Amino acid sequence: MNKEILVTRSALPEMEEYIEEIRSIWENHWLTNMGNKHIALQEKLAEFMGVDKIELFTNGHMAIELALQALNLQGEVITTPFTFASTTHAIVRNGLTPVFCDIDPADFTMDVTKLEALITDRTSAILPVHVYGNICHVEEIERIAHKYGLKVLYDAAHTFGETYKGVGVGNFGDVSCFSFHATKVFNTIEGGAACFRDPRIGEKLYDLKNFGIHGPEEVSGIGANAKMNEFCAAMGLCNLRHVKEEIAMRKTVAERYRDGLEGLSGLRMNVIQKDVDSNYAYFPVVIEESEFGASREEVFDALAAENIYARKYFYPLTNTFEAYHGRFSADRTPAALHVSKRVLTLPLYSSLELSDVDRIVGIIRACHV
Ligand code: T4K
Repeated sequence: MNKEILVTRSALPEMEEYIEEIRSIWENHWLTNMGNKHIALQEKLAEFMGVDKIELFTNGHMAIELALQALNLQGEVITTPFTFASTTHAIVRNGLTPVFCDIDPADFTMDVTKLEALITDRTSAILPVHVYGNICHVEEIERIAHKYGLKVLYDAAHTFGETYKGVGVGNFGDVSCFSFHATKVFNTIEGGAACFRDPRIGEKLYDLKNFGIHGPEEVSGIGANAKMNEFCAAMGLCNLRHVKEEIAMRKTVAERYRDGLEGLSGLRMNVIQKDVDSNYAYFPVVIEESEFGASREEVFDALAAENIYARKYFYPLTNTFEAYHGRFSADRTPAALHVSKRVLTLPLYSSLELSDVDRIVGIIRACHV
């Protein structure tokens, strides 16, 4: 049996580099609560991402959940169902109602032509997702948000290090939330961040991630605990040194897929977005059975038979989750429903051998008739 290939593989620094990085933790006995590593990573990330202000979190989900809280929202939040569970759960867990906007079939982000029709007097915010690293139609979203006085929180979990027209993606909206999970282009084992411009949002985020504690005898906010610890921050400091190389290697893998899968009728690859400096987070393909000659499930099974595990990100849509049974309908997001039933994200990570990419391409080509 061939070696197992999973959809991704965490990037790790050399073990010695990490050990060197965490040595001072043993010297200081300072393990968490905004220690030196946390502060250093925060500064280095702001510079790398080209943002003014950033707060680190235990994970991307808590960044979204607490950022929604920091924005002090009420009523309805317009979002997309074509995403990971986190996005929708964060809205619902804040006592807010998600209203699902369909996606643009071209880049899978929120279809801005359908956005305005969903705005009611209960709408307080828009929560679009830069899915797969595809950047949303930020100018149009900003125009609409401004027109109706709505807040914008981007789920930027997939877009670490990306720029749009030369601007760091964390600069769009009121807040942009990133994931630094083990499976991401840049990881801190578990981790996340929120980028923002308004210092008042920063104060609220800090309160929310640290119990609202302002001093040893002063607790003036009702916060949770969502601080990034020193070991995770240390992993981030190491991985950040290599992330440019990581992205360059992912690009080589993605281009190999592109060359190999080019011209297959019924198989659509992700768009290459104009003005976007991509991080090559995911490699989704959409398979139209009638043209391709095999279904997404058949391609998935053919790969699995060779010990290769692609994933159906993002299937099922969040508005069809069992957890939300009876509350929403995917009939209102037909483009998202169509894509979610046909999409497959292929294995993509920097250490994926090009010969393995060729093998994956070969298996997919063999399914095509
Ligand atoms: N918003 C969006 C749009 C997101 O996609 C996510 C997370 C979030 C928000 C929330 O951010 P976080 O709170 O997670 O920071 C994975 C990740 O756990 C999740 O972070 C990610 N999105 C989602 C798209 O993918 P699963 O359930 O598919 O993970 P799992 O355990 O099946 O892992 C996938 C593959 O990754 C494995 O087959 C092998 C590889 N892997 C996994 C782990 C855990 C590694 O190589 N090393 C590892 O340590 O959710």
